[in-house]
Amino acid sequence: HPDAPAPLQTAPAAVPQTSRDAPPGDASRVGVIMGSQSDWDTMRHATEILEEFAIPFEARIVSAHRTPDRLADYARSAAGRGLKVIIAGAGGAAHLPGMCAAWTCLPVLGVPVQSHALSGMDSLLSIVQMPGGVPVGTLAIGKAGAKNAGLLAASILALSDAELAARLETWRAMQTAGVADEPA
Ligand code: RP5
Repeated sequence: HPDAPAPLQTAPAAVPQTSRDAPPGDASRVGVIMGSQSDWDTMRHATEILEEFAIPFEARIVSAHRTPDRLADYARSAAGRGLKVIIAGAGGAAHLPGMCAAWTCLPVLGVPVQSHALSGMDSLLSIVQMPGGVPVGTLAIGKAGAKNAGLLAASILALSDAELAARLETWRAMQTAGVADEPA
């Protein structure tokens, strides 16, 4: 794949590959982008939710700093390619969601990845403090944020997809039913 990341010395987890993409003819509705391979262990929680709801998605490594042209190309072409929502996760000086939102009017959901140096506070503040006029919907730091980004993307798509809305209602009802009255 032309956008495939350079091989890493130590691969931290599975690489988001084209095999994870929506099948041919089933255009991706959500783009999940991340600044680095090292973000995948967090961002896979967003894609797992999308898979659970059978929402076609694509996952890509797109860095605001290391691959700025790839980011511009990705974000500027996103709406035209049929994407409806972009989930962008990054850590540290996490400019990916904000710069992505600068290039597209699609809803951009930002996931602050937990950094080693500052436990994700740097990521959170980098993503959440957007100037008025260029919104990024910022989620929680780490796994919970990635999971909720997947759910929020599902909610957005469900506004114009009654079947998906029904699946979302069922998912939430099952979650509620799964909460015990008393601790074990
Ligand atoms: C950011 O820098 C990435 O989003 C990642 O969270 C962080 C560290 O990247 P690596 O040095 O692990 O590639 O751009």
